Amino acid sequence: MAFQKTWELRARFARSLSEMYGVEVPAYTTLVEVSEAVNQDYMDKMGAEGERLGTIGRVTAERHGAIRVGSPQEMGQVAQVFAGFGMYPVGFYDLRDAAKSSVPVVSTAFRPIDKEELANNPFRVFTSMLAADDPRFFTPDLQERLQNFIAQRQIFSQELLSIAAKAARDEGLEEAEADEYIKLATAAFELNDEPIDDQWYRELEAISAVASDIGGVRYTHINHLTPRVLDIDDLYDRMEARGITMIDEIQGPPDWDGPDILLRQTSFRALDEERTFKFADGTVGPGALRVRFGEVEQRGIALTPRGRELYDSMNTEVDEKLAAGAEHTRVEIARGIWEQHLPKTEKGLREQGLGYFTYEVTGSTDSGEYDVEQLIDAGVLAPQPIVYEDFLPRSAAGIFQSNLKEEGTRDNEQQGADYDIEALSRIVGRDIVEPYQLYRAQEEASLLAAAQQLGVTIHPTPALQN
Ligand code: OOG
Ligand code: NI
Repeated sequence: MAFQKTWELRARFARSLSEMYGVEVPAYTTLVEVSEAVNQDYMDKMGAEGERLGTIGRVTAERHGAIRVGSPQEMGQVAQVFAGFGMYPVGFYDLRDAAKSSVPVVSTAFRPIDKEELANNPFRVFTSMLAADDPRFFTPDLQERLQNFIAQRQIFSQELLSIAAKAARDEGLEEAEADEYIKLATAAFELNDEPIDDQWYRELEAISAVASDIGGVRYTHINHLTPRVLDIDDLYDRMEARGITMIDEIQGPPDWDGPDILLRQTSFRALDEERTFKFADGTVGPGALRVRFGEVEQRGIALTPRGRELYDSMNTEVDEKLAAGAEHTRVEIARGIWEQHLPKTEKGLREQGLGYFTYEVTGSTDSGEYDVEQLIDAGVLAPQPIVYEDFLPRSAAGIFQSNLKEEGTRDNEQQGADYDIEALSRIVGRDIVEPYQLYRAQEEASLLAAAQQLGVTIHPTPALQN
């Protein structure tokens, strides 16, 4: 029997979830088909240049999932399930503040962190935890009932947790155990048709549809599974042409005449899903829920802290222009602002220390000291952009929000429960890594290796100095 390494388990897990989700949400299958066609056409048009931000093999298989758990205990358990697949917590996102509507969650993303692991299979899961203790959303009485309700359910079985621990320890599993692990882990995220207590569900829903989705049922499920495309504008148009209504705008950076940065996303509201409810009068019957949606993403270059600051300030400028009653859409305004502030080339991003890159040795040179750009100009080094592997709180909030029917309620007079990266790390049971650390380490390692290979000293771009 063959031993299956961590990345093989992860790839199998991603495929298995994808199969299950395709049966649960048929529109997802359409989305995947259209995504594949978009990517194929993009490659035909661009040739090898089309793979600059990821090989077609990786991009075609690439997905991110989104799940939501109810308590610190469940967060710790799901972290263990993901660790067996080589997926570790990266980044802290506080959507309570990023969203105008009532979105009472804090989040991290579990994903592979090594370059090779990402290349083998980049599956990541955006994981949100209900902040049931946040008084802005839940009164003390409701908080208590909510926490009790969640404490009484068991989403991740002992069997799943121990097999995951073994997979993490041994960096893989023998085939039979691997099969069991995939089966149990997939089932933990499957939609369950146990009757939903209507009264309880609606009480939470009045506060936030996210709260009822998480705490109104005794199970969790995948909220969405997102394919990656190389041209999201093309995807958007093709989906609309098929009669699937997308949200009004693509979230994140606009389509513009310069390098793709960070992450662009869009989504469509999934159809009503029939579920079984138990009503207050004791009867059981069907009801419709609309909480899941389809999402798609396009990934660009990872930005340094300086680049991210620029991105955030450009967004603020867009907001101000919009608030001042500009006649153009957010995307049109953003395009103008991008053209004003953001370099139009990768070289510009490097020189201003705005983006992360790795470097491949493509020539040789005399020993001595050089600036990176000098060696690139001389054909000694070839730069390769590092792809952004993470998420954007504002876009995430925008996606959550645009798919909620109601804004829900919140009481901003109350002091919010404190959560930060340290607090969530303790809950997860492992240090949540800052995304910048990973990108910076990758750039530094590549420069060091190049310098050693060439026998020279290389002065890095300003990107490494911030
Ligand atoms: C997560 C929303 C965030 C993204 O891609 O930014 C997200 C959720 O809906 O649970 O998935
Ligand atoms: Ni998502």
